Amino acid sequence: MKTVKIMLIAIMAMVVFTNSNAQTGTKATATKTETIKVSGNCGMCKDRIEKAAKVDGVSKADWNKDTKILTLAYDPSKVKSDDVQKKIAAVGHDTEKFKADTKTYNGLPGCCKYR
Ligand SMILES: [Cu+2]
Repeated sequence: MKTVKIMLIAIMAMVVFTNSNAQTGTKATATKTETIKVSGNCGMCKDRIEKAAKVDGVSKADWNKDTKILTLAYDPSKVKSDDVQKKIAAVGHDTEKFKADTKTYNGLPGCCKYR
């Protein structure tokens, strides 16, 4: 009976160990790539959008002024897509989910007014 108990504990310990190991393994390597529509016009917009998007956890932010698509590569355990979109909206550019407030938008240079 005692041997069975020890074996059971050993098996349980192994399961817990393997499980936690697998979780840290996936978290360390996972990079999510997403495309998000972001409003803007020119090269200045591109710089502004990409600068705002490059927060901690974002490994790539590339905005195309012709397609208005931002390609974002990030670590989901460090940052959320919504948080990045909020940062972009905060500098004056509308995203799929978040709109820039009028005051910030009005402060953009003339060539960057997309509305
Ligand atoms: Cu612009």
